[in-house]
Amino acid sequence: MTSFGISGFAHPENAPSTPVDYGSGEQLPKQRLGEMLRRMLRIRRFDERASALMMDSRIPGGLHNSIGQEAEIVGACMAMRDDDYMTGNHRSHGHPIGKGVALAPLMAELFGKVTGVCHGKGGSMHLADFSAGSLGESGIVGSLMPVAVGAGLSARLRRTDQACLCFFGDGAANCGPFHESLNLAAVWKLPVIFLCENNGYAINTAQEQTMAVSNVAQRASAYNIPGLIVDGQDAVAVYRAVSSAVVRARRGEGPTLVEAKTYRYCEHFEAIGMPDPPAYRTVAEIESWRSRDPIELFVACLERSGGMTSKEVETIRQQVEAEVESAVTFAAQSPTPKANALLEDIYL
Ligand SMILES: Cc1ncc(C[n+]2csc(CCOP(=O)(O)OP(=O)(O)O)c2C)c(N)n1
Ligand SMILES: [Mg+2]
Repeated sequence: MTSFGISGFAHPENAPSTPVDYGSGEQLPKQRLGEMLRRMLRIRRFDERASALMMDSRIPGGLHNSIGQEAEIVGACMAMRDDDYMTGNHRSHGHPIGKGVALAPLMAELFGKVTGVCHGKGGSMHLADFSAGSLGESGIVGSLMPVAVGAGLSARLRRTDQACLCFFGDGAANCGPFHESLNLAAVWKLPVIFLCENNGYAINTAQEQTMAVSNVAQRASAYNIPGLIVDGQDAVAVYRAVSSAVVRARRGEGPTLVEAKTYRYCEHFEAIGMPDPPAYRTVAEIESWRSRDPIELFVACLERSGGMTSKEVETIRQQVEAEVESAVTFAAQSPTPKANALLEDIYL
């Protein structure tokens, strides 16, 4: 089953003439809408600062940022409970922020500091914070999809109604673990929501060059599970789609594949001295997606529909700015791990 048209916003070529009402007409209370905005802004500002700090050699290594993809992350995470699980991938900061992980220990992890969520041993790409249900991020494409299935199985065996949100990219949808994970989760009807962040590219290879189907969600029919396509730039649309999948998961009816069409503004990966990639995207394409910036669309709808005033929005922006700066200060002032801590926190 593939269903279309959940989205409030359409894609640029068929943008709706009437704005989406995020105000009183929606079921979402103002506090939830404010929290959605706060988390999207956190992702944007955290990643902007992390990129700048890395280019300034204050954060070691390189990183993958989620700028442009904030709505699909936050819309999906906000549909989950705090005690639900989540797995991610190499584009690794946005998912934990969306799930509610605190910014200071997250930034400290990027700095490699002992106060980081993984005591400075994970770095940008291998973040986890079990206290917030964030089971991990990983540089190995597709590798955490079976872990999400395991989390779903664990919830089943412990007889809880927890579910697991599994983020992965369009590139991962061509890897073996995608098929194995969807198959097993479908056969055992496990409470997993597979959330494909389809930004159209795997590094600099376009989806059309590697996939015979136009939509990843079409593959759901091979596992006899629902496949939903949603506008990934519309946080509320994603929230609704994932909420429906969560209801199904908690009822014991099994997994759902949700495909969020989205876009990353920046290059796949950022590091000092990275050569420019071949021109695989046009300026016009990037600009057309930027013109539908997920945060600005959300704010415009909130203000237009009376869901929030521009002053309230500005207050949240300022609070997030201060929160990120405080996280940077915390990270910079934290100690580095001692050499003799190298073998702690590992299984031998
Ligand atoms: C198993 C494996 N194969 C290849 C790579 C190299 N690689 C890193 S990211 C990436 C592209 C992933 O694309 P996608 O899943 O669409 O995620 P996106 O980067 O677009 O968010 C590839 C091929 C890897 N890290 N792991
Ligand atoms: Mg991709």
